[in-house]
Amino acid sequence: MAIKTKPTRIVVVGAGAVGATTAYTLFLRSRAAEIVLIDTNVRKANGEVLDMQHGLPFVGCSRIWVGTYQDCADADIVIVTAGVAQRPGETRQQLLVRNVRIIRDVVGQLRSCNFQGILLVATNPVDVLSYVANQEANLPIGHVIGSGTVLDSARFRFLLGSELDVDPRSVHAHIIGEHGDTEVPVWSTANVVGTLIDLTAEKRRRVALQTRKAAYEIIESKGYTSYAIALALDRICTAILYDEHAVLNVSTLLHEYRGISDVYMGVPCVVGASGVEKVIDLPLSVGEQTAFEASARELRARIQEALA
Ligand code: 6V0
Repeated sequence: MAIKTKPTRIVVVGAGAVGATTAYTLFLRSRAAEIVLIDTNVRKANGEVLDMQHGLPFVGCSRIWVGTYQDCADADIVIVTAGVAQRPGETRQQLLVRNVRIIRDVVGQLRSCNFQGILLVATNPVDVLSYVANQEANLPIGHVIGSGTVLDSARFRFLLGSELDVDPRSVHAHIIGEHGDTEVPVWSTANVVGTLIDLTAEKRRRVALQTRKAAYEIIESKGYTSYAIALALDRICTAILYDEHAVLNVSTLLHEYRGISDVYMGVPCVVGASGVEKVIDLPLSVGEQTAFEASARELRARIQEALA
């Protein structure tokens, strides 16, 4: 049962593949009493909401509606999925210019209605846009979160689970850094019941590549990704609403983390009612630290581009 006494409310901005599937996942799991969908394409949002409303007799969520930014004023969480999806062959970086504009617009609206909850960004490139959102949102430290490498870590665990023939929930392994091409698989501590995962270099290379290329592969075949990111966003919302203090690889503003500052990246964070409550220092091998620093350099360059 959620700790809050007023009806919990999650607003999802963007009713596209990610936003609608996220709303549906939250709805199916009765994650909040109230779910609101906002999109500039009101017709699309109306269709998605109407379709879900007809399922209300079967789930425990009490209300779902197409809203406006006024509905964000007392929302617990606003999830931003608004943006332009990655096209086949398009890099995440190419989405940057269009999506920075959208994020600034959305965050400006949230400021106008004095939103004080947790802002969860999913739009790509998620680490760069979370940085931009944090600059503009005027919210307390830790309240602006990117979905980071929560999804990448899930893909990693799934692939390792398949390789080892073990339930992925029993695989403890992290992807950190950028949600994207420079992400870092942390092999040095990846384990199943405390036993380090022992795979050949060739198998490691293949699993890391499949993890990194997963989004491209799915987009090539179905045009977008939706289910796993929706579940990842639901997982983050649960940690916030239930003040779980769950350790999740969300993207957060780093300050002297393994020598890195002033960049948003996915690292193991304690997530609770105040968003990111603590960042956990994950031990890294020399090679992993080098790759992590390279990922930070890449992101810092993209942040500079975004702010230019
Ligand atoms: P989509 O299906 O094109 O949906 C985007 C929606 O945003 C559309 O319905 C638009 O009308 C709407 N929109 C655009 N501008 C605004 C605005 N200013 N205000 C409100 N709504 C607006 O894209 P899809 O849902 O597939 O992807 C959305 C974003 O999520 C993209 O940037 C993806 O790259 C990103 N993803 C991020 C992932 C992650 O792990 N963080 C994973 C998958 C996709």
